[in-house]
Amino acid sequence: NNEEENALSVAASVDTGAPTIFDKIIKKEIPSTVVYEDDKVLAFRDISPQAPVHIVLIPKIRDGLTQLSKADERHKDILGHLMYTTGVIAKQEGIEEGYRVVINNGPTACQSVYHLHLHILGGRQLKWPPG
Ligand code: IU
Repeated sequence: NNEEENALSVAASVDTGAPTIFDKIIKKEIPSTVVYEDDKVLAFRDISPQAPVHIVLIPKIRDGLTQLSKADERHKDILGHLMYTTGVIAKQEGIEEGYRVVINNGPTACQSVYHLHLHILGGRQLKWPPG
């Protein structure tokens, strides 16, 4: 039933601090379609896109930032850099007129990869509220 399925998906997506698949994407051990890269961040197309444009933007060094709620003082610069870079990417993708930036934090928000990441979604009319 739904309750069991929810419990299962929650159990499968807790923050253990273990390395994630994003480390392999950063090291290019797993291929991804990179759309933006600098010394601090990497952005690539989501393998399961929820909109015509769906990009995942991550810090190259996780430094304890498994999820947004783990942020502390030392992360302020990278958080600003990530937020700023969403605009650069939106412009590059031609969606600057309208797009959404999402961070799923924790099991209740359906976070599935515990390496902080920002979703950039656009290219269609988005609905509100989100599911
Ligand atoms: P979430 O916020 O943790 O649920 O988002 C993780 C996203 O990473 C999700 O949209 C996946 O489709 C996406 N993703 C990916 O692009 N490549 C991968 O190898 C894996 C997940 I695993």
